[in-house]
Amino acid sequence: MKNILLLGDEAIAQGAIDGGLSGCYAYPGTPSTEIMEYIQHNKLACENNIHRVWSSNEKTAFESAIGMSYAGKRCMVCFKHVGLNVAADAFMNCAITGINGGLVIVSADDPSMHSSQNEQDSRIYAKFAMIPILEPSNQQEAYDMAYTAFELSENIGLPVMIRITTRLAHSRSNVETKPQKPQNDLHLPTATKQFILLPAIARRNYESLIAKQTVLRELSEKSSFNKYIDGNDKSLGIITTGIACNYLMENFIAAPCNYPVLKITQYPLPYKLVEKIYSECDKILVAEEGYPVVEELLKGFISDNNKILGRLSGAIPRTGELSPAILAKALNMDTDKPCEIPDLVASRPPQLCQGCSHRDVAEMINSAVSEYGKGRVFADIGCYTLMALPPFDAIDTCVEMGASITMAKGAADAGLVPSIAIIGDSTFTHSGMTGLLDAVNEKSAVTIIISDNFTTGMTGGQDSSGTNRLVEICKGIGVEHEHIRVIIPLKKNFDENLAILKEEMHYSGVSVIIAQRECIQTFARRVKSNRKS
Ligand SMILES: Cc1ncc(C[n+]2csc(CCOP(=O)(O)OP(=O)(O)O)c2C)c(N)n1
Ligand code: SF4
Repeated sequence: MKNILLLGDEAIAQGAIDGGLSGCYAYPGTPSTEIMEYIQHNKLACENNIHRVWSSNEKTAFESAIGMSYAGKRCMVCFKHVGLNVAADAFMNCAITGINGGLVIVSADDPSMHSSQNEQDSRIYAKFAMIPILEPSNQQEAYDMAYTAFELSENIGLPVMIRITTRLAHSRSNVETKPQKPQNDLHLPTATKQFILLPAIARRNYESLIAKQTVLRELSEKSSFNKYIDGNDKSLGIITTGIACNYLMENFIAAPCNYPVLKITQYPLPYKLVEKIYSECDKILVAEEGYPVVEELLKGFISDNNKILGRLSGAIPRTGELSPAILAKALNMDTDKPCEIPDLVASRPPQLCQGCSHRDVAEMINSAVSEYGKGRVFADIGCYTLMALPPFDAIDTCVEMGASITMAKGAADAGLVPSIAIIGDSTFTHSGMTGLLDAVNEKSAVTIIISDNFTTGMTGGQDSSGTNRLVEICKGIGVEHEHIRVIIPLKKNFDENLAILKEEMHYSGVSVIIAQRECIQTFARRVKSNRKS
């Protein structure tokens, strides 16, 4: 056993490695990225040949994990919360197939939307799929849960979700590790038809999933992760979930908490424990990070709804991240005045790096659309989304990964011609390629710019699936060869690049302009590491 200082993400990675992991599948996304990055650099993971290559998107990651589980090995699939939307088909149906080797899903939520377009709560997905959730309250629990989750998954025959949020993912604490378990041997499922979801088999599997719900509830009641901590003052009982327990306890360092506390970190809800605190206390405060999931569930089965305080009652703000101070306020406790934030670290709007190739692309777009008027540039998610801000103000939409090409196509279908899409290389291979096929099939009048910096810049520079193959991919999808144009977005090429863009905007079919120049951050890192070696 060792003591290591780990981020919450790293604790999950280490717990999984020690718990017998054979493969990690993931697509980068804050705040989950560091899980895969830790596994990629971990000595043991390399020596034991644990699979640790980025997938093209969350759906391909999830399906690969189902395949590894089918073959009997323990695997983990990791993404940010919105990644679960992309993987949702595989996710929901994996609850029906069940698993063979233990399968753990890590979904990292981002309350307050620090780097996301929404603050959806993954617990709702897990409840939807009727699978267990583990929601660590600190880094040690994150490690312990990842370590034991494979066995839980194998014992119940279902995938298990670990749900974390930004603060836990990105803060460090000391973690005590456990002895390493061996990987599973390759072994096929004993029920040979389990993974064939023809209706007759799916119906049987679904019945079995329903029947398992009683077992899952019993496991939650007995789980050592769920704890009832008694207190003398029964005027209030506090239910915490996940990291909210940590936030609560930060208010009780000088003096212990006198209220009974029910710490829930394994779901489905341990109803007996909930009934205990409800029957013993006059009021219940529910402190949970994310949506009022538990609060809503309680309102469904408890007779006196006025007794429950939380995000729905207004005792805690309905949106945004929790904090120790928010909980102190809900408990009518005095809190220290927050420290003034010095100007040096005051928040500033994000910007594209100086010298970034997206800057040249933004200037080219602005110049090209000036003759048509604004409102026709459909963008996507990546560093280039910062083209929305001054000084560029070059894009008009950004909804979710892959939406640029398809939205431009829809707008062109409606008559907005020319219609321009701007998409990054990683986003293109994540979910832009199928939209391009739609546009090609209908010969839509869209001009697509792939701003190809050979990396997944926004999440820190991970490999991008289509590097050096984008021209071939576009040809393969059916874009006419003469309308695939490769340019180098540099100031000195501005006039030439602008002429190419204008020419393609006049073409009433699909054009793809691939603007290729390496991200200057990955370039700088590469030069530095070449110098060292
Ligand atoms: C479904 C989903 N998965 C992951 C993310 C996190 N994410 C945002 S943009 C992006 C890719 C950015 O790479 P690229 O398209 O190449 O653009 P760059 O940042 O390099 O400019 C990722 C992984 C997300 N927002 N949504
Ligand atoms: S990290 Fe790379 S892609 Fe992102 S803004 Fe900086 S240079 Fe551009």
